[in-house]
Amino acid sequence: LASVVSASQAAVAAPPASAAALKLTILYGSHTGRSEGIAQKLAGVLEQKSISATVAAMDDYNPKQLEKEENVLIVVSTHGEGEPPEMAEDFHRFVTGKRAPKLPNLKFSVLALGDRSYKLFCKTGLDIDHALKKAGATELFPIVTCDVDYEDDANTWIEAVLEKLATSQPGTAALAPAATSENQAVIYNQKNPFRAAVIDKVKITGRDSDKEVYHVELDLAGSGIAYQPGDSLGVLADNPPALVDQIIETLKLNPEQNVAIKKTEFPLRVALRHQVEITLITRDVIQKYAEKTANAKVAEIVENDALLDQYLWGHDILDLLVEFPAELTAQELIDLLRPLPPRLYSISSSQEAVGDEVHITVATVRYQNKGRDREGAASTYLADRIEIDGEVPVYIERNPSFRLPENEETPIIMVGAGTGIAPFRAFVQHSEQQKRSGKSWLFFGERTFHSDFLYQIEWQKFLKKGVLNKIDLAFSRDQEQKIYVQHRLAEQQKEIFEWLQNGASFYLCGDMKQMAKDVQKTLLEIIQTQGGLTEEQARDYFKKLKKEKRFQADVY
Ligand code: 2AM
Repeated sequence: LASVVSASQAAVAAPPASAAALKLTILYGSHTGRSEGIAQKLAGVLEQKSISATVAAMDDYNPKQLEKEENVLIVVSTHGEGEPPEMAEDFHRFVTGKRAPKLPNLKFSVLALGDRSYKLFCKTGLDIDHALKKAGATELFPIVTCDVDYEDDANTWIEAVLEKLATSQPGTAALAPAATSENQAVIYNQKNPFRAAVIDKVKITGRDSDKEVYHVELDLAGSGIAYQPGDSLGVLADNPPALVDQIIETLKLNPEQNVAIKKTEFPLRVALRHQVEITLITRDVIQKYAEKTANAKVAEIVENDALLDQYLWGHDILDLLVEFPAELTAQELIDLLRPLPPRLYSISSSQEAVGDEVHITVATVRYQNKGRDREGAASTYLADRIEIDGEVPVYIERNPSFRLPENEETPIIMVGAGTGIAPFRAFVQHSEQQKRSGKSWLFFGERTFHSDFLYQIEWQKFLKKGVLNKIDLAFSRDQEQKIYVQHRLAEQQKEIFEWLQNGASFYLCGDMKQMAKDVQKTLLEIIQTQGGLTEEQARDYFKKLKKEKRFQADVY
């Protein structure tokens, strides 16, 4: 839904006459709510400057309107292998397509969100930037591309765009870069996290499970932090000390030697423990390593997509250093690595139910490859390196695209596999507090009933109280053949379709690569069969669900 932040609502002095005349549209498109968050922040800053902007999701915006626009600011992410996020698909196709109109009167700027670990970094943003220039539009400020640690770059872009709007529009010259209000409450974010004490940490998978999942409760008292069901918790973890030591030993470096990261000095050991990513390897690191070492074998990995894909799984920085030895100074090593990004966990509590606490559900990542034990950074940080009463640096990452329906009578269908159950615990807790009247139905999939039925007792209580109306379980390893959540959906297809026809919203959370794809495929089949539709009609039905925000996914 397009929302207009009106200048008249701003509690500031009347705008200069020409400021009111500035026509400005902010468009966002992303897979998570990140781009929307940035777009809304930008609109908020503009509002303080008495400039009203129309903010719209790309899939709510008719791109033919571009011809009538004067200033357009675009915040868009890239997804997977260079693809636009679904919400941006039509917009991207339109502006990059053959029939795109000329836009000589348009001024624009693009903020592209991406992940450098993928080959086609920020491709969607770059495509749109290129297409608009080709259409004759003028850039207000050159495109800014951001990696996973996007906050600084996004803020730089916001400030630059504000300044440009001021100078390109005589009469609004009073516009200055956003000043942060001093009497505002402290805002916790990636750069300035809140140190939340661990209240409780319980392993919720059984002794026989191959998995190790923890329920972690953190204390937000005194922070003023508010979150909503569907939001994520950003955790600023540290790296496994054993891996840090092995890297230092392999390169025969002095752990106490200082290295600089963005002008701040740290002893090497501290930098490797807290500042840079070492448990994963990304394409740009391999590329930089190839350049630095002039090693043809490493270069081959970067150039060959199949080899690269193979290498990106199950390898870390130490593998590179051991398999393709090179002499590096401490600073050279650090310069190869990227900042340690926060890890986002879907919040598994409702603040209305738990007050000053926030709960997360953490699957510990441990596996073996090439004869060496490997660990995920954040999950083992929470499982092994943080005790009860210890403090975890956290912040809230809003997810406006994963929200309970506004209408409290709307029925909800929730499908979660593994720790994908987390946000649904928050949804159901919230429904109980709000005395939500809409029916609810949960599908949950894990390996075994005996050891992996996460929050079993809670679901049983919710069922008994009628806060949850139905539950269907898919334990994949309790029998010969695999049973997954989508099989349960298919079994219940008549009723699922009835729920959808009655206006239900469908939520999906869990693994993106396989589960999410398979569930969506099954849902499409259900719509087609039960609705007596053609494949194309079923796709349109599904598209409409998405457009009405009645299909929402939180996948990772
Ligand atoms: P598996 O590990 O036995 O294959 C949470 O990880 C649950 O999701 C597990 O039961 C897992 O089953 C299951 N799972 C794995 N692949 C899946 C897929 N493509 N679709 C749905 N569930 C899947």
